[in-house]
Amino acid sequence: MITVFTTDHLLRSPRTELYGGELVRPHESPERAQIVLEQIQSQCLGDVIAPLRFDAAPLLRVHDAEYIDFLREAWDEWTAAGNRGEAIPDCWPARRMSQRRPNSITGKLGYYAMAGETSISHGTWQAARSAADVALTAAARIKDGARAAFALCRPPGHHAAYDLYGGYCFLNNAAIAAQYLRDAGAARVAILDVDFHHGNGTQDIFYDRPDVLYVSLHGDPADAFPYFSGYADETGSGAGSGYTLNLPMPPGTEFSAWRGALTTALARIAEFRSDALVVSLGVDTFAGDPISFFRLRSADFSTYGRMIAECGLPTLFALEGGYAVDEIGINVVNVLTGFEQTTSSAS
Ligand code: OKP
Ligand code: ZN
Repeated sequence: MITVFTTDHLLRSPRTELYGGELVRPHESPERAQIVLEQIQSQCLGDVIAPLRFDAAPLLRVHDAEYIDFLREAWDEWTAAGNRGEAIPDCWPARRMSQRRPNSITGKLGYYAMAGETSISHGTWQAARSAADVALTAAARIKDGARAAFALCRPPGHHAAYDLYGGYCFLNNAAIAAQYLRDAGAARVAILDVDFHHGNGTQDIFYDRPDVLYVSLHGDPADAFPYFSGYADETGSGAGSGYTLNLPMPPGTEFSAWRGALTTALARIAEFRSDALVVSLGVDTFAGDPISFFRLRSADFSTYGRMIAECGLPTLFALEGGYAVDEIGINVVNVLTGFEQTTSSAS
């Protein structure tokens, strides 16, 4: 399987994450991508290629133009206003408040943020833009007939909505790739989100559409970030009713239960008869993950990679979360090699 990767991800290197009432070294760190890349190379998964450069058009297919302008300018506006730390919001348009966009950069941060842990820093926009290029390049390979491709995206994307950032995400790489595949002629695209956290951004972008199915396995939002999205009764709206499937699970969930939910997810995807599959691949379901509460072991990632392959669909994997840095490479590559083994035995 081909991997798309660029060192531009190093431009996303904030010093701070708001966590437990402190500003800590971010969980979503540059080492994550480097360790995944090393594991791909040492296991000889396949070629690693640089992304092509895409213009803004594919971003604007799923994101608001003013939101994109905000992301591009936010760091410069923040420093020009005389702020000395990294850019974090401190006021949000909460219940019964005005939803008008302010002029103040601090006001704009609150307007566009769905969470407060994610600092905007120098280079954040450039890295996010390149991560979207990575996803688009992988999507172009799928369009051209590849069975699978791995977009080694950093920063991740699935919490980024039409006009919201947060949860370490700015541009929704998986959604941008899925929309690209639709625009390239796929009538239906399924998105399977196996990250520990609910992909509120991906759900938001496709919530009223019947052409992109969103299926997610995640920590119950009653107990887990993003807290305000991902309940089982969120099933889509209007023409999109029935095209969102959320499978929340409680603290301590083991692979025996998780794989049952994956079987349910894959049955819904099979029924949908899509032309392609995009997998939001977060490995923060791992038992050793520092911010999550599922109990998967490294070997389980190989098992579920095989299960995903049995769909028989052209499949784009886009990296999302996974914060047990020592094991992130093993766990990601186990999914991809599990998938590939099943591909080769079936063909
Ligand atoms: C991004 B991705 C837990 C705080 C969680 C943000 C988590 C973002 C996860 N106490 N803060 O889905 O892996
Ligand atoms: Zn996650």
